[in-house]
Amino acid sequence: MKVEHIGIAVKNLANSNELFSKLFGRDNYKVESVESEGVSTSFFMCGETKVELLEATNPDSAIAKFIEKRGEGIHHIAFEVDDIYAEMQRLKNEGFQILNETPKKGADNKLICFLHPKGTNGVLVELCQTIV
Ligand code: CMX
Repeated sequence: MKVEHIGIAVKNLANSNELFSKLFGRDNYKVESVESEGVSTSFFMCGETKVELLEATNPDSAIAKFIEKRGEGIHHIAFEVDDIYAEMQRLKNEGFQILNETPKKGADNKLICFLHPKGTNGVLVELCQTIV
């Protein structure tokens, strides 16, 4: 439906919060930890889209591995869908590699799933659906 958010991997959430607050001229609207993903997140509104800053909370976190290999930067692009189960099935039928068989609970009240970046031109794609 739209780009819901852009995820940016950062080393230090407090420092990056300050930086992005200056950049946007407004504060974040939410800080949330997602233990299952090993991340602490901070969200900024940017028009209709959000920017999600992600800091690793443990060394096994996907964010810790990403920063170790590639440094800070854009980690994923999240597209909002209205039926995540149907979209996952459609993309599976199209041959995309879905990284989780069933949607998981993500930050900011969303059901989420990821597609492997090897099958999407090197971009980690997230699908997300708002939980109502
Ligand atoms: N974007 C693009 N490429 C990425 C990537 C990313 N975010 N993360 C890893 N890669 C690349 C690696 O650099 C590697 O490339 P090379 O083979 O050329 O070196 C390749 O993908 C495979 O990497 P890997 O080391 O074999 O696999 P990882 O253990 O790093 O896992 C991935 C990669 C994408 C499968 C894993 O990070 C994952 O399952 N991600 C989904 C969950 C997630 O990212 N959670 C954190 C965010 C949670 C949230 O938003 O709340």
